[in-house]
Amino acid sequence: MRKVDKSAAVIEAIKNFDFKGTLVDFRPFGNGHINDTYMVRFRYDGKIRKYIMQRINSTVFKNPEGVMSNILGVTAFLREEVIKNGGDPERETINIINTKDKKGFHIDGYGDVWRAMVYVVDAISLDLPEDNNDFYQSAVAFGNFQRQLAAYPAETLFETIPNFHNTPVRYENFLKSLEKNASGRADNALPEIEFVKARKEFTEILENAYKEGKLPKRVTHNDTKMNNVMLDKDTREPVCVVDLDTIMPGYSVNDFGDSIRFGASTAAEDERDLDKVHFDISLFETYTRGFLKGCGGILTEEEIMLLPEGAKMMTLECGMRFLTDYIDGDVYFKTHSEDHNLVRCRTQFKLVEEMEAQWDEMKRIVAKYK
Ligand code: GN1
Ligand code: MG
Repeated sequence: MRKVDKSAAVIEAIKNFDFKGTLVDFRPFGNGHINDTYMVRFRYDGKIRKYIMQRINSTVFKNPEGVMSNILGVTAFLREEVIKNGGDPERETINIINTKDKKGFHIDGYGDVWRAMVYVVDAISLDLPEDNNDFYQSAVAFGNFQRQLAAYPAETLFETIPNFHNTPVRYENFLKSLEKNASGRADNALPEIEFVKARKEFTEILENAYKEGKLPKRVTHNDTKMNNVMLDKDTREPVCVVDLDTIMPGYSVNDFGDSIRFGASTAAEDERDLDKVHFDISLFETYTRGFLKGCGGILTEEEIMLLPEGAKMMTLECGMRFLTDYIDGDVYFKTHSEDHNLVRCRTQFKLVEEMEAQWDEMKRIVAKYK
C-alpha cells in the first residue's frame, strides 16, 4: 500500500476548496467502510463552521466524476423540492462546497479525488435505533427520498458501480473468488460458504421479477443504513439523507431491505456474539409502516408484496459480499481485525436464518399495508 502522510494530504486538499475563514482543525470522522472521512472546522465571522471532507475510494468508485455528477444533479433537484415544501435547503439536503476553481471535486497529486460539504448541524446519525421512533423516522426519510426522486430523470445517472445490487452477479463473483481463494482462508469459512450455496435460487428472485415486468427500476439510494439518515437532535425527526455515492437505478425493495438488514437487528453488523444477534420483527413492522408512509403511494402492490424478499436479499447479499471479501483477503471493505469480514458475514447469515423462520409473518405484515 502507498505510504502517504495522511495529515499532509488532507491539509493540501483543504487548501483547494472555497472555505471561508481560517482552518481550526480536522479529524477522522464516522465509521464508513469505503471512503476516508474527516470533520474540518473553520472559524469565520467569530463562529465555528463545520464541514465534511472525503477522499473517495477510487478502487471502489472507478468513475468518481460520475459519482459527483450524480450527487450534484440529485442534490440540486432535492433542493428545489425542499424549497417548494417550505423547508430549509441549507439543512435538508447535502450542500457541496466547490473548489476555488468552481468544481465539485478536487483531484490531488496522487490522483485521489476529494470533495467537501457542509456538516448538518444539530443533527445526529445513529448506528442502532435507540427506540422504535428513531427507526420509524429513518423509514419515513428513505420513503420520502424514494417519492421525491420518482420524477428524477434516471437516464442521466451514471451507474457508478455496475451491478451493485445484482445479487446473481454477486453470486457468480463469490464463486470466482472461491475458486481463486486468493487469501487461502476459504477453509475457515466452510459452513458460511455452504450457507450461500444453498440459497443460489433465491438470489435470482428479484432479477426474475424485473424481467417479468413485476418490479420496476427506480432511482434508489442503495446504501440505506440507518446511519445514512440525519435526525434532528431534539425532535428526532429526519433532517436529510446522506451518503449519496451509490444513487443509481435500482429496486425500491432493496432500499427497504438494506435498512432492515442493518436496523432491524438487535446487534451491530460486526457483533461477535451471535446469541446477541436477532432479527426483530416488530422493528420490521415499524419500518414497513414508515417507509410506505414516506413513499406516499408510489409503490405498486406487487412491489409491496416483494418487500420481505428485498429484506432477505440485501441481508444475504451483504453477508455474501463480506464473505467474498474475506476469501479475497480484505481488499474491499475497511477491516479492523484479521477476521472482521468473517464476523460480519456471520451476523448477516444469522439474520437471514431468522427471517426465513418468520417468513409468513413478514408476508402477513406487508400485506396489511398494500
Ligand atoms: C459500505 O461506506 P458504507 O459503510 O456506507 C458499502 C455498502 C454496504 C455497507 C455495509 C459502496 O457502505 O454497500 O452495505 O458498507 N458501500 C459500498 O456496512 O460498497
Ligand atoms: Mg455510509
